[in-house]
Amino acid sequence: PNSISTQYMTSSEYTFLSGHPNCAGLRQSPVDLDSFRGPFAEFPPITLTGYDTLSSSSWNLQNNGHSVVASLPTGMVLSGAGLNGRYHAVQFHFHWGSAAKPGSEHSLNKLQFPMELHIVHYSSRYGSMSNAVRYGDGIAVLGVFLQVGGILQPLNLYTLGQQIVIPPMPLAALLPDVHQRGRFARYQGSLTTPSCDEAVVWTVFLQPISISLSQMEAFRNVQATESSSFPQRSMMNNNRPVQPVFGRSILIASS
Ligand code: SG4
Ligand code: ZN
Repeated sequence: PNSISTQYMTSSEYTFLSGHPNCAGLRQSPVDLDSFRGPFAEFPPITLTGYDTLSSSSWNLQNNGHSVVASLPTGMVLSGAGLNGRYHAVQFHFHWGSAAKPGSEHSLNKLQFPMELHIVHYSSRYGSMSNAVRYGDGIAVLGVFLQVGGILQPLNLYTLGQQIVIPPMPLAALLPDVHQRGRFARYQGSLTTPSCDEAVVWTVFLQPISISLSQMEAFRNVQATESSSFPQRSMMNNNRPVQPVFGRSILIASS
């Protein structure tokens, strides 16, 4: 057993150390998003079905040793925005850094945010997550940057033992304001953890949502489990560094 974390290595280290050849592929995530240079493209509006429904209970984010993850009930569907068909939401999770280091996965104009939220969906064409990872357009992830403070309504959450709890709210409360949802980056990428399947159509919103410093500290106080390979006791810096673009177009929605 080695103590080296597989969560945040370079792609070649991933391949060499953990035998995940996908992680050294040509369409890996995350990447830097250049909102000034583009290339820019027009997209149809995004359609989010069921995202405005108040959840019947709190969202309990489970510590899985690499992140905190909330499973979603069926019925939340993402489409539009140039996506090929309908994508079912299955879970959301977060990536975060430490007091010393921002922990978003994507960067915006070379700058990282303190945290990043991912809402993971699979295509209705492929039936399940495990099947969808085999197709280049099998998975759609919505990425949302989190900033500390700011003028927006901060996200409400608290810790309960090793869980993070978000009181009942619609999933849309985790997204930027409806008028800002047309501002996003779109590109073909991968899952950001091994096995780094190159199956993800990424939509990363450019407008961050807000969280308070004490709420962000709730994430930094989540403990890495014994089975995880994190070197430190607290689960921090569970973000993968940006990967080479290799000639891909990282499109910026111009609408
Ligand atoms: C995190 O490790 C999540 O905990 C994983 O979710 C997730 O795996 C993984 O990140 C990769 O997802 O949007 N960052 S990402 O590319 O969604 C999957 C679970 O393990 C397959 C449930
Ligand atoms: Zn993620």
